[in-house]
Amino acid sequence: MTTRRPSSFEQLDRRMRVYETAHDHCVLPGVHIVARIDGRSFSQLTRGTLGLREPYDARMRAAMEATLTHLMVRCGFSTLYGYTQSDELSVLLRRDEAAFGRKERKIVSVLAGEASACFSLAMGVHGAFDARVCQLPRDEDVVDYFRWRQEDAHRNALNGHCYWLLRGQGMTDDEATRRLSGASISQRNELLFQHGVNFNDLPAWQRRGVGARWEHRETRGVDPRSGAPVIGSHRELILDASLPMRDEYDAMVATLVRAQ
Ligand SMILES: Nc1nc2c(ncn2[C@@H]2O[C@H](COP(=O)(O)OP(=O)(O)OP(=O)(O)O)[C@@H](O)[C@H]2O)c(=O)[nH]1
Ligand SMILES: [Mg+2]
Repeated sequence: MTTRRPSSFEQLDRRMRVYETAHDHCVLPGVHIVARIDGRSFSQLTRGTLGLREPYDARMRAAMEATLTHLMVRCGFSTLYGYTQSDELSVLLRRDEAAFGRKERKIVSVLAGEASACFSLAMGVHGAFDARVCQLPRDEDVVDYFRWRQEDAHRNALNGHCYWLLRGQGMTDDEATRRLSGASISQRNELLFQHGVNFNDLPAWQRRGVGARWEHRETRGVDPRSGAPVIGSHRELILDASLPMRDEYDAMVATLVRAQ
């Protein structure tokens, strides 16, 4: 079979571009976009490469917060709210976000690439992230999304503290995993309690995750020409390590979503 050869670069470009873009999906206008960016094989990274022997590492926390800040502030997106727990980050974009024509693959590849670069530089190890986009039609879906991730943080914290407690007692990875599989939430709480740990007394950021939202701050300056006092305002990204829970958290997210 003979293939017709394109005769110029322009022809070749036009022909090949179709293969590259034919399946480009754009998120519909008005649909909320939340991207979740998750560490690749971070069980191996944390236990193997980093050799961590505790569930919540201060350097990991700092690197994840630096990465969340980077995604929200310096990656070309109009962001509304961010959230991190364990090895994942979620970023809610403004509903009217138009960056990259709302192309899903551009959003996920930019965020995964930026997160991987930022985290690796912050931790000094090779850390890679994947990303996906959730397309949420209603405000309530955004509220439920963040409630879902926060409840996952709660389960991860309980599981992580139990797992490392058992490992600290000399169990292997397999033994600790087997011992915990099928254990109810109250049995896990009881296990910690028997060893002097009250789960509810653990730091809030471990049980609830860390949020990032924009706040307006008043600035006071002086007009250089007239010397008159000038009051202005600027936006500042605030990291919140003491997030509210349940209904209060729902209300906080709902307020952010509706205020845009
Ligand atoms: N020791 C320790 N582990 C952490 C910390 N933060 C995250 N992790 C671990 O990171 C892992 C995240 O879980 P997953 O995302 O489900 O698993 P994964 O190995 O990253 O696998 P994929 O996401 O499917 O690539 C868990 O094993 C956590 O225990 C930390 O501060 N300390
Ligand atoms: Mg992961």
